Amino acid sequence: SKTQDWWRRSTVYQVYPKSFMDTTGSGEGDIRGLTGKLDYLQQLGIDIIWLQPVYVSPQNDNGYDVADYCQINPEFGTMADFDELMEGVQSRGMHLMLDIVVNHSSTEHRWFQASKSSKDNPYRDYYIWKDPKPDGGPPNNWQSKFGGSAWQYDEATGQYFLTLFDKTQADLNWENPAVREEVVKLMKFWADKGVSGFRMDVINLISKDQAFPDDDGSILPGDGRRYYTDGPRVHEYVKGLYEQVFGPYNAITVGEMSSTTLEHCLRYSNPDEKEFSMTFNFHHLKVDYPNGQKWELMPYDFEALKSLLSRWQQGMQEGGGWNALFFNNHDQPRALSRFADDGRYRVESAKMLATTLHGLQGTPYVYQGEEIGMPNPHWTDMSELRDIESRNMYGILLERGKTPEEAMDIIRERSRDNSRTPMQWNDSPQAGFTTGTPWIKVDERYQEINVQQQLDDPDSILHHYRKLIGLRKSLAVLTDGRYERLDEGHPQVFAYARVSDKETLVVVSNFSGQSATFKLPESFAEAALAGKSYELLIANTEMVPELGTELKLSPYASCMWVIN
Ligand code: TEU
Repeated sequence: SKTQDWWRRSTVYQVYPKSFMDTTGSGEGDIRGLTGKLDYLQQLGIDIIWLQPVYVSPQNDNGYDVADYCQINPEFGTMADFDELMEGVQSRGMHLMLDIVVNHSSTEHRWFQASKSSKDNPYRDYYIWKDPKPDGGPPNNWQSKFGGSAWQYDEATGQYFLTLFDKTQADLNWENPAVREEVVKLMKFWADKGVSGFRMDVINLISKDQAFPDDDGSILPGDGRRYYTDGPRVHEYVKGLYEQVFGPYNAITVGEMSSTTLEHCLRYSNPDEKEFSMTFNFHHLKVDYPNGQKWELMPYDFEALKSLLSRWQQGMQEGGGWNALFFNNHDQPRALSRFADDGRYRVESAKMLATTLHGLQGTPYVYQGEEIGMPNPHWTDMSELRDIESRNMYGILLERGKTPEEAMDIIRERSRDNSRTPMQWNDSPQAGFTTGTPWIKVDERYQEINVQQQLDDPDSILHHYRKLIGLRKSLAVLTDGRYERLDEGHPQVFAYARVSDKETLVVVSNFSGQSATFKLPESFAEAALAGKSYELLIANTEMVPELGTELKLSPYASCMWVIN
């Protein structure tokens, strides 16, 4: 049954290696930096480490542009360093999950270099090449997710090739069985080295509508997503990977699903389907996008956040799927700044978001820095930004008529660089991340926000995460309790229960900077509390209300009780 899979009670820690720990003074993190921090992660209670790409890459998209899938990028170290990391992980009884980026490769990959060399090269069909339209323009009007056309023209062979992301990230042609075989081979290479799992980058984009039709613009001009998202053969392709790799190696897998649906995620993550162990979906991280537009600003919609989380909790539970739970990653601004308060109530807010997320059903992911309450940095100038998407979008925003200040305000809130500044280890220069000049600036608040200071403070955000991670291992209701939303449209409070036949969990969180009162629904309170005793499991304030029917909550207060 569900609870038998150990990874359903585990917590995954996401490492962005470029910003985690530098041991050479290069100003960029490296593999040995992670190896040196395994004890820190083990003490946190982490079971699985998701290591983001360290393969050979020109780093145009910080490693998501892979030029050799089976070689370590010298900037991060050597294969011997990787083997040492693998040994360190295994000797601590932990697991390593690697990032597999196979919707596209770098245009510097030897496959692409051969493919572009001539139309009849055996590698030509490893990628998606199309003739220009009669007027010489691109094959269709699809736009890249990083701005601009999704097609790049190649003079030498007079054709365009598809790039859904950066123009140096060429989409692989999964219709070609040779490509599918290459992917199986490269995953086996890492599985044979002891890697326990894989995070599959934008994996639901690999099957394109082979007509490559123009987008009719009914959603957004040139959107194109509907012609390659959860495409016609995507489940067939994923089942093939399960059959040849995930199953035989008993791998733990998570599919990153860009713009997907609940129905597809049930097919991707129900164990009977033999596809993935779990899926990331992003609907709850678009509640501050005005009509789905990332590059416009609006306050986030609290009710939308709660109803989307609830819909996915109930839907995945009813359909036998499994959620990867997250509020943060390397592509998102820090949730602390986005959904709560990174100023006066920073500590309460960070703990509130952690308790709210870790009480849900699924496998929680902790993104580096989240566990110490790192906020969005203060950006003063575009020259501080590194992310290809942000740099492209700054120019596009100006073209759309925004002033430099307006464009900077949008970039400040939306840039992926918000989560990519160096991990803050201690209050020494550069937060102990590097002895050199960091590739991207360290946030100036590192003296008050760092690992060392929080290891020494039992009441820190760090110890709050450690407790939550420990609770998940010991409390079965966190894994298999049925989700039930308890607040109906409360303007400040998100409250839910997790119900199993043995015990009931209650989580109540005030998402506002004002005090709030909240009443448990009468029917629920009677049924759950009658004749039962309850115990507070974790809270972020001294003043913890009694679990009666009227709760008084201080700003950003968040409590988790168990009733049994
Ligand atoms: O992300 C894909 C993705 O959905 C986001 O990048 C999103 O499309 C983007 O932020 C625009 O809003 C994965 C990786 O996580 C990301 O770092 C890579 O840049 C991308 O794929 C291409 O490999």
